[in-house]
This record gives sequence, C-alpha cells and structure tokens, in this order.
Amino acid sequence: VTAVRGLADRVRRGEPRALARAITLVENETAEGRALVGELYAAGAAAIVIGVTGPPGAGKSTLVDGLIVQARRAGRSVGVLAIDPSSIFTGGAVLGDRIRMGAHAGDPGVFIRSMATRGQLGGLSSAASDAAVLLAAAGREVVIVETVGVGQDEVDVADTADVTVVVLVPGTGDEVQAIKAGIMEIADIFVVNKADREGADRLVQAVEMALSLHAAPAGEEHPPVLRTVATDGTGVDALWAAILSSAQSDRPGGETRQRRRQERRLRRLVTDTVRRRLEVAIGKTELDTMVARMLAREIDPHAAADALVEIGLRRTASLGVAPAERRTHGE
Ligand SMILES: Nc1nc2c(ncn2[C@@H]2O[C@H](COP(=O)(O)OP(=O)(O)OP(=O)(O)O)[C@@H](O)[C@H]2O)c(=O)[nH]1
Ligand SMILES: [Mg+2]
Repeated sequence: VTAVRGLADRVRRGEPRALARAITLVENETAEGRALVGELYAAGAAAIVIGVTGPPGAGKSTLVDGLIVQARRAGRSVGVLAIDPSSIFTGGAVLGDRIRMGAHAGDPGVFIRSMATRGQLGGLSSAASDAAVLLAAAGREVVIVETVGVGQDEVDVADTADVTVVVLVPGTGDEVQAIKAGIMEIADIFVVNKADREGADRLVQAVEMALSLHAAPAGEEHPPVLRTVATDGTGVDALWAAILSSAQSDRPGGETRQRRRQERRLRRLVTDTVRRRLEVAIGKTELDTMVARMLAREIDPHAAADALVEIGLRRTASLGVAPAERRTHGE
C-alpha cells in the first residue's frame, strides 16, 4: 500500500517514469494498478479526454499528431494513448505510431504511450479508462486515446472520453460503418479524413443523411461532420475548435450525455466484476461435474446454470469481499 502511495505521489508530480510504470500496472490489470486508480481518480477531473476511433489506416495517428500540435500551440500539455489490441500478436503497428509521432520526442509537454491489453473480459476498455485517469492525474491537460476499429471495444472506450471523434475515409464503404447504431451513439464529431480523395463529398452527405434519419436524443444536437486532410493539416484547426466546443459541459445535452456514458461504464464494470468473481467462486471442479451431468442428461442446461450460480453466490457471500475491493477510497 505504501509503495502504491509513493508511486501515486510521483504520478501526481507528473514524473514521466512513474507515469510509465503506473500505466504498465493498469495495462497488466494488476491489483496495484487498481489501487493507483483509486488514489488518483479524483485528481484527474480537469483534463479533456478525447477519443479518436475509426477503421485501420483511416489516418487517426496523423490526425492525433495534428491535434497535438494544436494543443501545444494553445499551451496545453498532452498525453496520448495508442491502444492496439492486435499489437501483442503483430508487434508492428505500435512501432509505426512511435515513428510517426516521433516529431514530439524532445517535448516534455507530450507523453505518448502505446498500450496493448492481455485480452481479459472487458480488459481493453477498462485498461484504457484507467490509463486515461493516470494521465489526467499526472497533469496532462489534454488526453487523447486512439483506438483502431469500430467494434464493441471502441464503443466501450468511447465511454471514457469527454469527446469522441469518429474518423471515416471516402471510398471504403465507411458509410455503412457510420450508420451502425453503436457508432451513431458514440460520435460527438464525425471526421471525413483523406478529403483530398475522390468521394469525400458523397461520404459527408451519406453521414449527414444517416444522422438526419436518427432523431438526436431530446435536448441534444447532431454531431458535426467535418472534413480533414490530416497529411497537410487541412481542417485540423476546425476539428480542434469543434472538440473544445463539444467538451464544454454547458453545451446542449452535455450533462445528460456524460451521465449516460458514466452509467454505461458502471453497468459494464458491474457485469464484468460479477462474472469474474462468480467464475472464480464456482471453480473448474463444479463446472466439470455439471458438464458430466448434462452429458448424462441428468440435468438440463438452464438448471445446471442456475445451480452453479447458486453455488457461486453462496461461496462469494461466505468468502466475504476480496481485499482489493475492501480498500476505502480517499484519505
Ligand atoms: N491522402 C491522404 N493520406 C492520408 C491522410 N491522412 C493520413 N493519410 C495516410 O494514410 C496512412 C495511414 O495513416 P495513419 O495516421 O497511420 O492511420 P491510422 O488510422 O492511425 O492507422 P492505424 O493506427 O494503423 O489504424 C498513412 O500513409 C498516412 O500518410 C489524408 O488526409 N490524405
Ligand atoms: Mg494509428
């Protein structure tokens, strides 16, 4: 516990090596990582957390690079997390991001970190949220989280961000992606990047059309659809302005939106936590026994599941609360 306190203090002072170590602890989903988040959660309230998500190769990293420039010009410090669930297998994409964002290497106002997760249940979004908390607590005024893809993980990561930018590219069938309900829900801003390419206008229209068919939640506005050419910086200043405007908590519907995200995040954590604890409490022996009984047609699958849940709940109750959950937050 004292080791965690010490590390938390060093993170609060903004020490890069402490921050790197702390992020590794949450990346590996350790108990120390969780304790750090407990220590530092309150300290990170002032940062703007920006999520940048979109299909592979859409130009996310190039855009992030442009956003770093904008933030630095405005005198704000930046922390970037490039989340790459595949890099533990390929090891390639992460290096690419390092090279590209290397332009900021000598700038102490920019901290860039690639993150891979070990693929536990809900691991990606949970580790990304935790790392964003650490960066914010370390005094980074702007925190940018880049995630590849437009799947459930990205929807989950988006709940961590104050503002989520969904990047699409002309000529790739991204219209279809954009229209998916999950993406509509998470996007605060749509960006059609590679606007120098054929079909950018058509994509903008398709997204706007799709948006007009979905009623925005009461009191909220439709997200703007912007165009950028990340490689030469066209439109990046307008994107930065849109991000700042979207982050203002007093904009229409802003508070309900944040509340909804926090609620989704909490529900997901509750589900993941209950599931993990039950699986541990039930154990492999009970599971094997029940499978054998199902094979012998002694018990049907529903009854087997009910019985295991009962066993798990009983054991969880008699074991009491695990030490990691018992610690109190705050001083
Ligand atoms: N023509 C054109 N090319 C671009 C633009 N933005 C990025 N690119 C190029 O697209 C390629 C992919 O850019 P990245 O920024 O790495 O894209 P990404 O979305 O971060 O890629 P992943 O992280 O691998 O999913 C690079 O070769 C960029 O130079 C643009 O606006 N126009
Ligand atoms: Mg990238």
